[in-house]
Amino acid sequence: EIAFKALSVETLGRRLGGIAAVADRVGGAAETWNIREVGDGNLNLVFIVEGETGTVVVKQALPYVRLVGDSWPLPLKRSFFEYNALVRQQQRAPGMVPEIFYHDEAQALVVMEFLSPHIILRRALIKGEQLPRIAEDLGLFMARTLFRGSDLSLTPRARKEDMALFADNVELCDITENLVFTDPYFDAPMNRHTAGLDPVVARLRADRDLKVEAQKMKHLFAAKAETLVHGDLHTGSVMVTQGDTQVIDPEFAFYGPISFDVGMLLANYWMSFFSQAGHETEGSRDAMRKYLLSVVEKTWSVFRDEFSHLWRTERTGMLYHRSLYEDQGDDLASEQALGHLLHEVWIEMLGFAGVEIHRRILGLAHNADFEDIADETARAQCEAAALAFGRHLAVNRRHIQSLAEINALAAALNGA
Ligand code: SR1
Ligand code: MG
Repeated sequence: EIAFKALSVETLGRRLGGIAAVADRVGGAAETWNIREVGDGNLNLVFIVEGETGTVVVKQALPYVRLVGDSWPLPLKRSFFEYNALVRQQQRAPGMVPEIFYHDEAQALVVMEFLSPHIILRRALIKGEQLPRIAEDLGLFMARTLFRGSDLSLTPRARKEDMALFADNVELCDITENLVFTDPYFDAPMNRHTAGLDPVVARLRADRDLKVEAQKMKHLFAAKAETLVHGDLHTGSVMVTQGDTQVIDPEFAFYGPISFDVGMLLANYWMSFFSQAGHETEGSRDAMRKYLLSVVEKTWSVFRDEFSHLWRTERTGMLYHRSLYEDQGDDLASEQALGHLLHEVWIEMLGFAGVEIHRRILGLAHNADFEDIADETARAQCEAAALAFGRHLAVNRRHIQSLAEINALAAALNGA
């Protein structure tokens, strides 16, 4: 086994040219390949490799956090988890993740399908583009992957083996545990926030109820090993065209709560909603705001309906076994159990959404929705509304009855 070495535009052709799974797809001599490094994420190197007959993406982990530099080491094994998560997501939600052509564990790289003309969903939403498929596609993706990775579907052995496999993704979980649930709520060294938010931030950090709820969410994240979650399902982890939706980047995958992916995704739609005011220079974003709130509602209803469908038709795991319910002609008992489970997911996902919004404004890893607003006063206004909204979700989640109710609050805060 050759020791890990980071790829570069200069060395990639030489290093991957001899691998049939890659060379056959790209075509032509490796020296003629057109290679570009395009990674703009927080962690990894990403190359686009174009040859005579095809184009592939090569993603390679670095032994440190790219966003911060080599002062923050991060194990290469995240590439192994990403590969294994992609394989499972492909089985559980076919056609929703890029095809994998090659994985080298020691070199921490995955060679995969080049998605074109897809762009990152976050970028599309910042531009004001409405994507007609995302609510349906991502609602289905979440229901299928989250249901089929759990004890509702897998055999006890398969589920436990998978949980053991992903249990070693400790360092990436640790990033989430600190950056999402803890750092935003105190003056942590890597935090930053927009000038002008100081009084709002001070209030949040003194908010006892909020800090208790944030730690309850952390407790759930760490302890509720229900299913294989994507683990970082924000709008930067989705690539889109008007007709297609693909989920990428599951390197944070581990066994966690069903509600985590759902909450993170909805939070990112709500943040897009609150950021629209800062992108209004070329015309009103009213239609975009309406669209985003409708995406939130539809994503949840598609998720809930598909999850319920799988519950009724594919419940082959050990939990809520049919022998207790349907096989005795008691379909109502099974529906009651489903209702309870979905209610729990609902309450939890609201909490996860609340803290995700906070950490993107107060913590280390901000998102472009707000960051691209050049006018700091306008940005602070958008962020302050989103922070208040996130606080409501986290603290009052048990009393929220519907998305219509929350979306009405979002609209009111946005106009405030
Ligand atoms: C140091 S990593 C910061 C963030 O980037 C990833 O995409 C995750 O969201 C993580 O929290
Ligand atoms: Mg990522």
